Amino acid sequence: MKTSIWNRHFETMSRDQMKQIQSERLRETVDRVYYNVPYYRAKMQEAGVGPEYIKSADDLKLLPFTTKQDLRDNYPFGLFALPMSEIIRLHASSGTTGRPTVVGYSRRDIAVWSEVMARTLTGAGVGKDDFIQIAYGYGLFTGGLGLHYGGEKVGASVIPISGGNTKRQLQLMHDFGSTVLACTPSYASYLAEAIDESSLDREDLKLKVGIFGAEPWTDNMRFEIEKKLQIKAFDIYGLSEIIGPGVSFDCEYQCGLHINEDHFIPEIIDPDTLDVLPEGELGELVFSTVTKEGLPIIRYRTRDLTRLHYDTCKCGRTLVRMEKCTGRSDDMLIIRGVNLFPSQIESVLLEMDETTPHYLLVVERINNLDTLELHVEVEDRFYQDKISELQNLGKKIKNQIESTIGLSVNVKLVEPKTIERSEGKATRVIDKRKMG
Ligand code: DLL
Repeated sequence: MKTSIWNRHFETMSRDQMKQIQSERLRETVDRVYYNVPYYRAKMQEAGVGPEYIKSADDLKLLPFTTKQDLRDNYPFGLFALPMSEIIRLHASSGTTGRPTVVGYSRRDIAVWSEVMARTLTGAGVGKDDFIQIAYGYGLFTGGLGLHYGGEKVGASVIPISGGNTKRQLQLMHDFGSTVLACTPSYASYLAEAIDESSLDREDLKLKVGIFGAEPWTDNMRFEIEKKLQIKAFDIYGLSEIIGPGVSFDCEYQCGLHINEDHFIPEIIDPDTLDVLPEGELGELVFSTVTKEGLPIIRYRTRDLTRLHYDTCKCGRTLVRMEKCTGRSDDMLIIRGVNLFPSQIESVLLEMDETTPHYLLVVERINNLDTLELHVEVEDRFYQDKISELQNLGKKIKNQIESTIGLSVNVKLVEPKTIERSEGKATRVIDKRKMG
């Protein structure tokens, strides 16, 4: 694959140049929030910093953090830095608990968003000859429209089918000759299964690239989807509070996701001490937007855990790379004192040939003791075999998990197609300790 880069100037500039641009833009942003958003001004005054303290991007660390709670407390528009007459789009995240988080875009924000999405798609080799089937949800969720504007900007033929209606997805994929599928990895794996069961032959489809994100997924999941769909799968990362998809993206070397850092400056902090960590250390990702007008956001704590790498990538991009995010601090389960991310289980399962990527973790507290139960679908053939085969497989999975993760687990093998499929972000955990 030939490396193509959407915006060579910004994507390959020297670290010094980048720092200079970030510093200028950060100063403007800090001014903007200080003078236009009373909440930010109050927070900065409380922390004893004013715009005059911010001379370069190195001074970011002086500024207070912003959290999802701050957005909720200012629901719906309290953190906007422009009058509503300048806001041309609103999105909101679903908010399973409490109020949704609302984000607003100016006309220029939408242009920036299209730009960073064009970089993202170009990074995956998508261009004007492609047909991009956008099966992320359209609506308040940023996935559908984010991909849509980027797809149009690179000149691809955009198919705005949105999520769900799996039969129709397959029909259009075939009839329109979609070359790119954009959706969550869990929906991609569901679609792969649906193709297998349909009368379609893989040869009848033109699919070659997947643009997957919006939820954590492991490299093993990537290999599984690539094998099943016979495509190359690219990871894209983003969050509504920062812009939506387009914050960072895989290039063809897939050695970390390039962050569009001329727009979003990343930091990694220790989530307990809140100290900034040096390059290469694992911690919580924090972003400051430096070009956003509608909802500029300073030091937003994403809760996503990753590491940053600043060396130049083989693709030529100098944009800092973040490692694939395989967990959020709030997805981390603590079971009998052991920390566990669902992705660790996914990784073990997908290394075994016998299991499918469809699993669910059920955590309970019984007699004051945490218990972990794994429901996993196994390949169809096991249900045709002797019951002893199934029991042996159950033991094998249990041993494999216990030896890699060090946590005892009850494995419940379930029949194919009994775990609910997801058309958007998958639910991997039911934590009954938090209920009732
Ligand atoms: O999920 C934006 C998006 C849409 C990204 C389409 C990629 C593709 P939110 O609904 O606000 O926005 O959720 C943001 O999802 O903080 C991460 O925890 C998680 N997330 C998003 N992309 C990835 C990814 C969209 N590639 C939250 N890997 C983020 C792991 C991801 N987690």
